[in-house]
Amino acid sequence: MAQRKILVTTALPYANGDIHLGHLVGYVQADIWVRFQRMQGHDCVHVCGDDTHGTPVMLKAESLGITPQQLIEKVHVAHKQDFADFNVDFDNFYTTHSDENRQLSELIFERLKQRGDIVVKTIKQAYDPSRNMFLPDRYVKGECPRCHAQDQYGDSCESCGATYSPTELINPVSAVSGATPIEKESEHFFFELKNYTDVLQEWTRAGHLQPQVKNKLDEWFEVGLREWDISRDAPYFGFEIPGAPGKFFYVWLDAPIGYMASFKDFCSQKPEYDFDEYWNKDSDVELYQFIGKDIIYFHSLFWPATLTGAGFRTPTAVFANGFLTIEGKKMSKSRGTFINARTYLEHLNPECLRYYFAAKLSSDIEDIDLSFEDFMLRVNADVVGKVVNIASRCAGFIRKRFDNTLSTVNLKPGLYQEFVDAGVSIGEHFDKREFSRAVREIMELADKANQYIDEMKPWQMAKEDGREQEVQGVCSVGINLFRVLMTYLKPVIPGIAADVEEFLDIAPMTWDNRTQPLLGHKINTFKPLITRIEQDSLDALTQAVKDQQSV
Ligand code: B3M
Ligand code: ZN
Repeated sequence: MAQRKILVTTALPYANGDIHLGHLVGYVQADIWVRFQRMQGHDCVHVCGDDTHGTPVMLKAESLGITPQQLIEKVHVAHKQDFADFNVDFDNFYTTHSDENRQLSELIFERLKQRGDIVVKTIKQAYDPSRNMFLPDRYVKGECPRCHAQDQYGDSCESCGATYSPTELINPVSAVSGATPIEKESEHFFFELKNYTDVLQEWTRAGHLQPQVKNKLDEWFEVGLREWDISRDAPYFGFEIPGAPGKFFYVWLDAPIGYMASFKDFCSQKPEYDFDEYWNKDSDVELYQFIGKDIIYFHSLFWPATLTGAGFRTPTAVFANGFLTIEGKKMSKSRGTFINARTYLEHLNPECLRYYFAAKLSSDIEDIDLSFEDFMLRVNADVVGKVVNIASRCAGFIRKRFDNTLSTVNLKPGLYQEFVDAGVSIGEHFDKREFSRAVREIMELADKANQYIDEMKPWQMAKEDGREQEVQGVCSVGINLFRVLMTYLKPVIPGIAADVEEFLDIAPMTWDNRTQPLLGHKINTFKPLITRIEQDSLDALTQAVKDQQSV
């Protein structure tokens, strides 16, 4: 197969808070896919970075008594560490607050302007007179005009679901200062999305999107594409618009451009990669963008439109994932189910969560659920009880009786070949992001390997005279089947796979090199690769989450 050139991006986490388990669904999904492509020998680059601009970062920094720069630097370090500890292997994790991003944002804005896609209009907005700042909808609170619930946000009511503008709220207050907002006029820049209606209708129907996403877009097209407000007034943490003092690019304009900026920074570290080759409008590099389903509008309308207008390529596909629910419900601070990545890591093995997500993920946008009971049973039964068990059952005999050396003959070529052949369909499932199907097939194979050992009973053979070679043969089959299974699981549990490579004393496993068994090969002494998830660890995690949320 020819080597494919692939660029993968994952949504840029916002720099005002911690990575939580909900975030991780998308990053783990993308990371599994990327690792799978790399194991096929493809050139697959994964870039991401922090989304750093906007009012929430500005206000959060202020509340902490630090500058926005200080906040985003601190958050950057924490985000990077969280991802690294979950084995999410970015080629570059950058930031939207960078020179590359400023230059690209200005360039794209300039090109859109040249084409007549940018218009200036005066609008009225809520304004905090005591803080001298315009208030985003979410920073105005008041009584719902429909159901009269108190303390509702300026864009929608959480109690009755009504949507409205902040000016309709009864007794509105600024969430920043408590002052009563006034209405004030200001000039804003707008991007004329409707100029791209035809381009976008064609693009969204050309197989770049999941079916459910495409249907959602058809609804939006029916309502008609509205112009998009891409500027904000000072004070704002972001990039000032050239030639428009006091006006800044809205965070959602420069955030997706951050994908390009991160890749550009990557290219400056790796001269064999060429930015233009990846982003020119006729590029034949594949570009896949993994996002959460809540940001589809930005990624399948505004983003391809701005790319097209500015003369860049559009994504080959946008892959949206669903949300994570915990015990069937939305993650919630008050229920004590809002779990930060770091808190999880303090109590449990990241590989377990990766495996559990993989076992549940498909290519659609349905939510996936984390139920702790199910999590514990599933990981213990599959990873510990089925897969790793094969190695631990066989490795002892190979060490004690054969000086850690595998047999020179493959006793079960037919069974081995069956495991090798299964890699074709397992590989297709990974490639199509049908991870739960891949995992199911891998576990079926693991059952077969265990059955074989159960039937052969090497522990009994070992007691009988003259069956030494058979014991070595059977246990070597077991180890070789285990190696094939771990090859298939490597994208999902790369940390354990790395330990297996060390245990077997082999080069990094690739999809291709599974085809030949290890014969007459010396391995290292087996060490436990994973321990069972205990109820105690789950209880400790739940308690830690509750403690955090009560302070
Ligand atoms: N930062 C998502 C969010 O934090 C947003 C994604 C940007 S992707 C370019 O809500
Ligand atoms: Zn209401």
